[in-house]
Amino acid sequence: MNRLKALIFDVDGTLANTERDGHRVAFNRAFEEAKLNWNWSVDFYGELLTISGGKERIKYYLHKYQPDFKSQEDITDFVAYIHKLKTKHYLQLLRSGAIKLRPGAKRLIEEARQSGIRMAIATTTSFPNVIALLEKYLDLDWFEVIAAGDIVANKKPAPDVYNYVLQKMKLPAKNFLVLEDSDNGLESAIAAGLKTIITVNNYTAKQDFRRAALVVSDLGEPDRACEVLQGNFNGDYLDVASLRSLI
Ligand code: XBP
Ligand code: MG
Repeated sequence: MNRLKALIFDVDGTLANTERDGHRVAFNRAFEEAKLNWNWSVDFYGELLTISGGKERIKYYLHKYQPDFKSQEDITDFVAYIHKLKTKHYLQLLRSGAIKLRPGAKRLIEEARQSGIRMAIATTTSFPNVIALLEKYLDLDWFEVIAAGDIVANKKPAPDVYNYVLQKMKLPAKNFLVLEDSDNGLESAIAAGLKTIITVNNYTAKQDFRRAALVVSDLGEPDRACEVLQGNFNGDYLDVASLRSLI
């Protein structure tokens, strides 16, 4: 009996490497537009990424690195204003084609669809960002549930976003596999009782993934083998058959 009935994909770092050259650049362009002399370097952004959520990340930065900063308006309104600018810049970057899907993402999603495997998105990023990525490279209709950003009260590593998808798809956790990239994402999925495969990236390669079912460099392609970093898999790329063997 095929236990694998559905896949849940994280977005940032999993479907596409969006953080270093996407979100980070968009934040810096928003700071410049707001005439703030803030600039998040590649390395510094790696520390800030421990905080899920762009608005939450700005608040953390203010608290820890700009404690004397005073805004005219209420700080929540100020953060929302900066984040709105940032999202505008991020969408421009995405639409320009500056951010591509990661190896194997489109191939696996198309194969899963042809195999009748149901699919969903569970991401911390804002809804417009997900829609723009899926519309540019995939097809919104392929995903039964798109759980993004503020749709849940508590962002990753809290399990809320994965529990939301489980509740909407009405399938037991044992029938799912999750594709993620970070320790926050793994913790969130595991807390929802979901088996998880990690595809690492430049920001998450050294994180603790001991509870993952498998850790690979990326999903791989038939002509471009992935590297297996943890777990029992000796293929060159992850396809539906290999996912079925992992569940
Ligand atoms: C990653 C995140 C997001 C993005 C920024 O999401 O934590 O907050 O860094 O997007 P995931 P926003 O890995 O769960 O896809 O500024 O829209 O939050
Ligand atoms: Mg991610």
